[in-house]
Formats: sequence, structure tokens, C-alpha cells
Amino acid sequence: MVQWSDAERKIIIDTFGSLNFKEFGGKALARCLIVYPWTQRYFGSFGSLSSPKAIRQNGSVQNHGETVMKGLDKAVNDLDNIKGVLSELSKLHSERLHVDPDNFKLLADCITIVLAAQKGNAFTPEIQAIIQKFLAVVVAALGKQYY
Ligand code: HNI
Repeated sequence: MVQWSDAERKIIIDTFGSLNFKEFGGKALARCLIVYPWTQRYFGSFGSLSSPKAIRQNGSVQNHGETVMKGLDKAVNDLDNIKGVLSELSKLHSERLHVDPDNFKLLADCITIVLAAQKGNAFTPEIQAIIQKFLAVVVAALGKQYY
């Protein structure tokens, strides 16, 4: 099982606690859809994703970005039970949505990059390492119910 020091717990909780989920999640999801365009295939019901501008302005992308962040927040609030708390979500992405689990890492990387852009110099390598450790555990947990 993953161990978290008190300092790691504080950084993870403070970092995600400082974000506006809709704005931040919308930016991270939009970046994922723009940088890795094949991820658009899962969002056929979201309306126009035909250009970076259309993606950025798409209200469904914004709303879904917030949904993703709320899912992530469950992990932030239950760091010792991330696999348990994301188990249903893993099942949903595998069995109903058929999302290729490789995509979880791509979105996690976009979350890291949008964080870096937003936090600037405050996003030190030490903080990046902790956030990426957290996201790696989330990605593994989301991939857990795939077989
Ligand atoms: Ni994801 C639905 C969380 C990555 C495609 N996703 C959800 C929901 C949550 C969620 C929460 C809503 C579930 C419900 O309705 O009960 N998704 C997360 C998290 C990550 C993630 C925490 C990774 C950090 N999802 C991805 C990725 C893709 C993806 C990488 C595809 C590339 N997710 C979807 C789709 C839906 C979805 C598609 C259904 C959307 C809809 O409303 O139709």
C-alpha cells in the first residue's frame, strides 16, 4: 500500500483545495482533448469539438471537467483508500464507457501541466513530485477494474 507522509498529505489537500474545480477541470480536460485528439472519441455527445477554440468554449467540456475534479477529490479526501474509493469509477470507465486506460495517464499529465501553469514558481519540483505520486496512484486505481 502507498504510504503518505504528513507533509505529502498536506500538499495534496492544500493544492487541490485551492482550485476552482470547474475552471481548472475544464482547462485540464480541454488540454487533453486538444493535445491528444483521439480522446475526443468518447465525448460524441458533447457537441462541437472541431477546433481548440470550440473545445475551450464547449460548456459540456467545462461541466465534465468539474465532474472529473469531483471524482479526483474523493481520492484527495481518502488518501489511504484511493483504490476503494475509485473502484466504482474504474468499473464504469471499463465496463460501460470502454475508455482505454492509457488515457488516464494523459489526463493526469494535463492536470500536472495546468497546475504548473497556474501556480508558476510555487509549483516546485518537490511539489510536482508529490502531485505526480498522487496522480499515479489515481491512474492505477482507475485501471484496477480492467481485465
Ligand atoms: Ni471520466 C465520466 C472521473 C478520466 C471519459 N469520469 C466520469 C465521471 C467521473 C469521472 C466522476 C462521472 C461518473 C458518473 O456519471 O457516475 N474520469 C474521471 C477521473 C479521471 C477520468 C477522476 C482521471 C483523472 N474519463 C477520463 C478519461 C476519459 C474519460 C481520460 C476519456 C478519454 N468519463 C469519460 C466519459 C464519461 C466519464 C466518456 C461519461 C461522460 C458523460 O457524461 O457522458
